[in-house]
Amino acid sequence: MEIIVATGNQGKLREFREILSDWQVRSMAEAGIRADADETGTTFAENALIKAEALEKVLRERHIEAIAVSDDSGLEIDAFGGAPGVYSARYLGHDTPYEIKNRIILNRLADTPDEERTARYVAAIAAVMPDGTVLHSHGTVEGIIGWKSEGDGGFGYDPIFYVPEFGKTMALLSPDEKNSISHRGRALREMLVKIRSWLETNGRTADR
Ligand code: ITT
Repeated sequence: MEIIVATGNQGKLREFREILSDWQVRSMAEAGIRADADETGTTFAENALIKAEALEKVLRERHIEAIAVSDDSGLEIDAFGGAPGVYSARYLGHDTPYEIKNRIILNRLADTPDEERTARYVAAIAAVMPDGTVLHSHGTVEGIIGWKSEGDGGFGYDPIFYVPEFGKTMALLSPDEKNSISHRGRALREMLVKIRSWLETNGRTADR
């Protein structure tokens, strides 16, 4: 059985493929599917479920047997009361380049000392299995909003998200380093354990 990922975010998709390197993974676009989902939830888990269920509905209508997987994630900055959180993609304008978004965040934190620059990335992953079973997983990674934008790896807020255990920003980590500690890497590995268990219980195997 293959995994179809309910995302339009190319950065997420690349990381899904890296982390699920021995699974058969297709994006919705590759599967020729459009499943519009209104992210009306107030938690990452709710929005992840909305996206996975929207995809699963289309899979069911088209008699495609696959695992519908989604990721809802974001950056929580403590000095901003946890914002942008679930609104991370829309924050400061959905189409505003991250170079500008990151510069605005750094400016707003210009007078904030190190100890108050704490932040975390959070990811909720949802999977809807072909029998309708819903699986959830969750991952976080703690960090600090740096003083300048550095690096061009990863995507989004990575150039300003400083990872203390590596002593550099997320955008300066190699893909393997990022995936080994990231919110998405952690959530996805937890999800794989649950998916494998479902496959085993149901006498099914993964497409590889
Ligand atoms: P889909 O809903 O199509 O998956 P999206 O980008 O709209 O794509 P979300 O609503 O989950 O997805 O928003 C996630 C946002 O959080 C993302 O656009 C970035 O702004 C931020 N984000 C999440 N994970 C990140 C990461 O690993 N590195 C940098 N920014 C990240």
